[in-house]
Amino acid sequence: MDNRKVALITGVTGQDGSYLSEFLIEKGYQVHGIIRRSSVDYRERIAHLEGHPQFHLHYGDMGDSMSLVKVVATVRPTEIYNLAAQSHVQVSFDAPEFTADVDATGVLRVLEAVRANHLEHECRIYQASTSELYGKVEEVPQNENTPFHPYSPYAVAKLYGFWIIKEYREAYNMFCCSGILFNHESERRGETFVTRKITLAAARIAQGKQEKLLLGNLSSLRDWGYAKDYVECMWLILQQPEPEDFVIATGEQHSVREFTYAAFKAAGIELRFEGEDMEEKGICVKGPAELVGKVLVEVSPDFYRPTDVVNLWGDPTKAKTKLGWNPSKTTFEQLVSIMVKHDMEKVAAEHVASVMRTNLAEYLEKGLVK
Ligand code: NAP
Ligand code: F7E
Repeated sequence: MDNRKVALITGVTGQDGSYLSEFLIEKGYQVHGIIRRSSVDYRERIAHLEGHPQFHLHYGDMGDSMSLVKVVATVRPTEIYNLAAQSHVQVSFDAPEFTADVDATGVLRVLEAVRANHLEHECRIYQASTSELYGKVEEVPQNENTPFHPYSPYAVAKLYGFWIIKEYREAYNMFCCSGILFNHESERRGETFVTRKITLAAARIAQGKQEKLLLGNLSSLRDWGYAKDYVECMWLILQQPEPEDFVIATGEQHSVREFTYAAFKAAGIELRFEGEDMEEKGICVKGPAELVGKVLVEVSPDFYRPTDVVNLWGDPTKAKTKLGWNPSKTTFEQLVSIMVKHDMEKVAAEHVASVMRTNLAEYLEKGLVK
C-alpha cells in the first residue's frame, strides 16, 4: 500500500488547476504540475504557489507522449488529475484537429504513460469530463444515465476521453474516473468565456472604460457553479472505494441574459432587455446618470456557434448522496457578486497602473527619473 500523497496535475495553469493545487497542498499533498513553454508569461493563476515546498512544475505537453512518460516516471504520482485541454468550445470549431489531439488523444497518452511506468494499480486518475457531452440534450435535467449527444468538435473530443477512461477501467482494472462537470466559473475564469466576459465588461462600463458589450445567444441556458467548490469534488471522486463517474452541477439553471442582468446590477447598473434575437438590446434604466437610456448590451452574430448547446441543467443527486458534496455552497447570486467585485477592483487597479505608467513615461521624458 502506497501511503504517499503525490498528485500530478495536467492543466495546472488553468482556472481549475490553480484551485485544485491550493486544495491539495492544504490536504498535505506534494503537488506536481505540467506546464508548456510559452513566449509570454501565462502563469498568473499559480504565481502565488511558485516556490512553495509542496509545489513543483515540469515541462511537458499533452501532444508529446515522451514528455508525459518522463514526468510520470519522475513524479510517480499516486493521483493524476487530467485537466489539460483546449477548453473553449467556440475555438474548437476553428482548431478542431488540435482540440482532438489534446482533448481526446491526450487522455490516451496520460493513461499509457501510467501503464508504461507500471503504475496502473498504484495511481488513480481523474478525467475532466464535461456537460458538453449531453450537447443537443436528450433530457432535462441531465444525470449520469442521460444519453450523450456531443454538439461541437470539443464535445466529440471529450467524448473519446470519457470512453477511453471507461475502457481502461474495464480492460486493465485501473482506478480511473470521469467527473462530468457542468460550467464552473470564478474570478480566475478565462476572459473569453461568457461569464467572465460579462463581469469584466460590466466593471469596465461602470467605470467608463468600455461603451458596450457584444454577446451571442442570450437565451442559452447553463448550470453555473463556483470553480473553487468543484475542485473538492474532483478529489472526492478519487477517494471513493470504487472508481465511478459523477455529474457535478448545482441543479439550478440560468440564461446568459439573466447572468448579464445580475452582473450589471452588481456593478450598479440596472438593465432592461428589449427586442428579440439579433435585435435584442440591454438598455440602462438605472445607474450612473451618463449611462441611463444608453444601449449597453447588443447581440452580434460573431459570437454565435455553428451548433450551440442551449439547455444544460445538471442533476447532482449522486454526488450529493455518494460524495456528501454540497452543490449549493455558493449560490448563483454569490458567484456573480464574487466575480463582479473582483473585476471592479481589477479594472480600477488597471486605471491606477495605467496612470502610473503614463506618469512614469512623462517623468522619463522630462528626465525626472532615470
Ligand atoms: P482552462 O482554464 O482553459 O485551462 C486549461 C489548461 O490546459 C491550461 O493549463 C492549459 O495550459 C492546459 N493545456 C492546454 N493545452 C495543453 C497542451 N497541449 N499541453 C499541456 N497543457 C495544455 O480550463 P479550466 O476551466 O480550468 O478547465 C479544466 C478542465 O476541465 C478542462 O479539461 C476543461 O475542458 C474541463 N471542463 C471545464 C469546465 C468549466 O466550466 N470550467 C466544465 C467541464 C469541463 P496553458 O495555460 O499553457 O494554455
Ligand atoms: O459559453 C453563450 C454560448 O463559452 C456559454 C467550457 O468551460 O463549459 C464551458 O463551455 C454559453 C454558450 O462556455 C457569448 O453560445 C453567448 O451557449 O462561457 P461559454 P461553454 O461553451 O458552455 C463547458 C462545460 C466546458 O466543458 C468548456 O470547457 O454562452 N454565449 N454569448 C457566449 N459565449 C461566449 N464564450 N462568448 C459570448 O459572447
